[in-house]
Amino acid sequence: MKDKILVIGASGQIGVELTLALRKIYGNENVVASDLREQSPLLEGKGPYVSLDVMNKEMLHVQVIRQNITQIYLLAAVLSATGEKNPGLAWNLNMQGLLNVLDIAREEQIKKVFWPSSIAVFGPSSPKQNCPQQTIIEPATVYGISKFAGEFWCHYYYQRYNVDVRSVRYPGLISYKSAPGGGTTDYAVEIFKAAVEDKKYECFIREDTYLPMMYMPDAIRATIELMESEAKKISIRTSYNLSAISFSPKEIAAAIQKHIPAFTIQYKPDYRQKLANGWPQSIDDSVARKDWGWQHEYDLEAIVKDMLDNTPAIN
Ligand code: VAH
Repeated sequence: MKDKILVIGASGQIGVELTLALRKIYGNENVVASDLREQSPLLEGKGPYVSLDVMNKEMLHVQVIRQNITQIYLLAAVLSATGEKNPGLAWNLNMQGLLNVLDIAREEQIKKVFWPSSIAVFGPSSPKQNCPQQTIIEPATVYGISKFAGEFWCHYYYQRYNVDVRSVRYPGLISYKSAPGGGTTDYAVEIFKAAVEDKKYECFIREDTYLPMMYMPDAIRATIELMESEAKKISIRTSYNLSAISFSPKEIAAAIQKHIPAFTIQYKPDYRQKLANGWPQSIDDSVARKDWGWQHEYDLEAIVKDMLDNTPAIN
């Protein structure tokens, strides 16, 4: 049976680029983009799009059957910063959305499911450097709590119902094609538009705050490489640590200044500093590298060059 993929949250920061990448592999008509929001202009006219609320399980089930879906990528979520402003919404969407998808995947024997976790599952008691796959995990944000709980629901549905659900703990993601939404690591995206348009940026976390980060092309490739790996290679059915680089606002600002010497940065930490303080500064993703050959490609210089090359200056 031909693969037919449903991407839930296709208009979001990851969803847009994942939909474009999947369409290159499976063909435009075989990747159905869906979101509660308007379709991203980058997806318009390039393949099927349905307006879908992942919280409406009946409607979701109808679409899965009607569209003959064989794989589901669930990206819809409330991220860390927004989650702290609206804990109930974050828990409900991040948890019930996942449970709706896992239940339908079980009932309809969906071939594969992808669901993103995050390095935000780690808390202040987790190791700060090279945080391992298995360690003390005490999430301190609603986002992290929902993602850690979700990891065990994925493990349960795999063990109990043989649902082939796969997951990675994304670090902060940097991209230019679609705006991020409500993350603590979003400073590393906002900074580029500010540098190009205003030659200055006011950063909401301290200059020395190291966080694990990754360029979106690496994140998309990791996702697809995991999903296309043979099932027998997958030893982690909660969620894989995934890593590329770590840097601080001071370091990314200096890398930008090599291209835009006049760029200046001010620091005005807000509530998001506390969230960032609770996360590891670097991640050990050796299990992903061993199991399915993960290898990142973009370092900080390459990210900064590509982001600036694709951040249009205002006329
Ligand atoms: C956030 N971008 O900032 C997300 C990420 C590591 C955090 O998952 O909430």
